[in-house]
Amino acid sequence: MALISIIEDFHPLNDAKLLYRADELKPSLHHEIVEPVGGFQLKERYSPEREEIVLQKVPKLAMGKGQNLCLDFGDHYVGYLTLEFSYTGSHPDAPAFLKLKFSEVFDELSENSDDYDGWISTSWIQEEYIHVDVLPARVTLPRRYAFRYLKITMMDTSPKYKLIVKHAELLTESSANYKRLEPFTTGDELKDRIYNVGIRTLANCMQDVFEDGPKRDQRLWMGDLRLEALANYVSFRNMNLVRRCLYLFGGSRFPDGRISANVFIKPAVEADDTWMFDYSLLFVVALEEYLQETNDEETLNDLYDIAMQQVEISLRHCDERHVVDDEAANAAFIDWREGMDKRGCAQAVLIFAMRYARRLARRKNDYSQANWLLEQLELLRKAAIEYFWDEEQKCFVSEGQTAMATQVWMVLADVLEPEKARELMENSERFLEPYKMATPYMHHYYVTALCRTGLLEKAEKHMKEYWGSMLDAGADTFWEAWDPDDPKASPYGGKVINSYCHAWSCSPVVLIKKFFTQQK
Ligand code: RAM
Repeated sequence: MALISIIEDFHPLNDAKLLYRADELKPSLHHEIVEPVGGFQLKERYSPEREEIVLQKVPKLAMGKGQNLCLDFGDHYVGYLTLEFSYTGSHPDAPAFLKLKFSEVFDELSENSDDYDGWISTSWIQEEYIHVDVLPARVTLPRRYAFRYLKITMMDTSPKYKLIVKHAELLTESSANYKRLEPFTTGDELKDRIYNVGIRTLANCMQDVFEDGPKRDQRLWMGDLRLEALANYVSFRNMNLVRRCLYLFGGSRFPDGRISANVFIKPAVEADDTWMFDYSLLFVVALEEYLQETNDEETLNDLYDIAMQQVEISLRHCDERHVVDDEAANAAFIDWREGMDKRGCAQAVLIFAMRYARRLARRKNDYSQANWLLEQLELLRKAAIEYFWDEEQKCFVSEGQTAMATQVWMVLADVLEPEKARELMENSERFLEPYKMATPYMHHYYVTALCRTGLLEKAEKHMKEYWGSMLDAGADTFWEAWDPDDPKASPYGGKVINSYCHAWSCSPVVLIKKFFTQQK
């Protein structure tokens, strides 16, 4: 399911005042210098087999044509790499020609990017060919990378000399301030590990904006922002960064006022020409949640109309039965699951967002709007039962499918009475196939639907199993897409392009703090 939208002559609607505010809220970035903690060589260039090297020996390792050296920085980092090179043998009579490959996870090291034939640009794969003309040399690479492992392959030297990697260091970058974190433990080892990896995932995505992933797309996406903001409220509490991102979404929109699915920041702020029905509505949700934390009236005043506009535009996508139309269903993201019908989900996300819109209206003392929203959402809720609920199967059916995502969003939208919702989720295992949840993003909503219906034990068990299985598979930060039964799965036609530090996967931070910590 390629997600590519190209609108010719797309001119976003930019609001100078909102963008000015966003600019004022730019975060300061924190840095530290880190060095490798281990080294090894892959037996062959793309083989997963490795031979350890004592780290102290690395500066003595003379590398000839075809050899490789892998440096392990010990954890996932984001930053700028500097390498120092020298040589042995005669005076170098030819440049050193190297390939550098940055990998977030070990398996990525042995993947050959030439094999990738998916729909996402291969330019996201973190690898470079560099020439070093004069030795010795100190080389700082201009790009920012996200990685734990660095593979240096000696493409060529000359018979007269061999290359030595004398030193490597990384200047890390993040707007997360670890000093703001309060010590936290649940007393349960697995939960603590999941929490800590979630924190690292969030921190490494916190840059100039809340990025979706520091490897790819390094961009502000609405669905990711909502979950990052929630995790941030219970950890780093960088409120200005959330506020900045909300202003960026509000500040550059579709010409008709729609919130774009994501926003480019450089060279200038510009909404992407991609609209996703659910993501535009999550703006309403994220704004209200931000206000719950801050009561920031200025932001409410600045962004209120834009939030209401998203609901109004979405309601135009409902037919006379109060059911969302094809365009809305097709434009809903929900999850990376090929072939899944999204109409029921889109209907539910709209109801869900309208409940938040109503809260916003009440905050604004806009009672006529709040009442109107209540009337409208009741119409949509009744339509959801009438057209999607199947009394025989006792679940929601969207175009003949009983996908988990549909049940989950209907539960989160409070379409059912609490008792009925609980019954639905008690038996939720029956919805795991065939439209399997593909991402931690959808698994997050599944866990919250279980919590919403009071099934806390089941919710916690699922969180531990799913995110725990990523830890078992070697995660230092949580991954964009993961199916423990199919570790090679990728929504993009090849794992080499997957992101292994992905914003929407940090959500156990909030799940654990909000639902799975015993209050003493
Ligand atoms: C992916 C992004 C992002 C997500 C969108 C829908 O390409 O990485 O996380 O929000 O898809």
